[in-house]
Amino acid sequence: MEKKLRIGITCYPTVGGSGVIATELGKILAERGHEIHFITSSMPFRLNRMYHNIYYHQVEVNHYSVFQYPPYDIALASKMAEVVKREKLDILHVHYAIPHAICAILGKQMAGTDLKIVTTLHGTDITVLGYDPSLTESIRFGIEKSDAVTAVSNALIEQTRELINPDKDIETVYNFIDERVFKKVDSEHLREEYGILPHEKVLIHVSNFRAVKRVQDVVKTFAKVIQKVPSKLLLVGDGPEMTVVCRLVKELNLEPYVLLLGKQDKLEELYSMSDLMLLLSQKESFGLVALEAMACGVPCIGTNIGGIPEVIENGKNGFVCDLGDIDHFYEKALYLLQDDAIHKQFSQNAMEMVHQRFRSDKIINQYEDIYNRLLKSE
Ligand code: GMT
Repeated sequence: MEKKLRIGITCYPTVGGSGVIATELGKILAERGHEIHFITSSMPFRLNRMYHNIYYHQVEVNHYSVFQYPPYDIALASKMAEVVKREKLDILHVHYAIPHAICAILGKQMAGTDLKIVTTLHGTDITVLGYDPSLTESIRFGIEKSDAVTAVSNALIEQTRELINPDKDIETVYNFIDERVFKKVDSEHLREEYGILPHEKVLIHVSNFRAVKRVQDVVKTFAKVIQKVPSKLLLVGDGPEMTVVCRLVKELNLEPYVLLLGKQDKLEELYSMSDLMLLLSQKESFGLVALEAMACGVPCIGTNIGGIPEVIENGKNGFVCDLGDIDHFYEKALYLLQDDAIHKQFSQNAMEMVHQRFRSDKIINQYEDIYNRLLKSE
């Protein structure tokens, strides 16, 4: 039997796929008997129950007037060093190359221990920051000095090679879902409460409403779908594009048919009352929301971008189309919404695919293997 480990986890703990994955990883590792130490700026939002072996160490940044910018990265590295030393951590698993991998490297040096650093790339650190030449060297440093580096899709590894070209092996460890939560549940009552009529179909989009999520394309696609199929669109989440999205909804006279739900917790209930998920992003290294929706039996239409085609199997559990191709999104949406037998098959395929490829135990085993491999190689 492998030894139980002491693992530190750092992520951006607020709403976002990387924070979700880091938190869920910590929870499941704790259930497997490891001791988990979250070192983050606030409590991870999905850490929603007590675990005797999960600890939370808050990074506090003092706002001294002499500093133009509060020194978050230094505060994080110092906190990491303190926790690593006091709690005798074996592993520090950080999510994002910058700043977190760099803080981990610094924290390890300060602590003077030989703990191992695992860095997981989620996309934003590479696909956004990687284009900023002033940060390229820092990202490369963070990757190369980590003991192991993972990325959430093959596409993200390719992009990292193109943009950063680090001298480091990077392995794909896909994202996962907690199948005890993300499964088809009975949420018929919600349909009624939201005023969705029995014959109406439900389309759903979940994101942080950043421009790269192309929520306007979701609305434009829905505007065509509703001409043929009585339906409602659930827009879940909030973010910088909300104002323009609302304006578009109004301009297209869709207000009675679009439900703006804001940020929501019990996503499995919303997915379970939905017939189709739209994820039409311009950048997406994985697309965790598509995986969550599919686990609840919802076929997805996505763009042929980043890691999305590794999650949505074209023609089996959904479709991938070119970015901005509203006619194609519409055509595929009709195909799935107008034939119950086809929809049922896609929905079944979606749940099976999640179970085969993205089950939590399978993915967590991969992370545990990496930790054990690093510790054995000492
Ligand atoms: O998509 C976002 O804006 C949030 C971002 C994050 O850093 O949390 O998500 C990234 O990581 C997720 C978890 O691995 C992936 O599912 C998302 O595809 C990825 N987002 C992008 O690549 C834009």
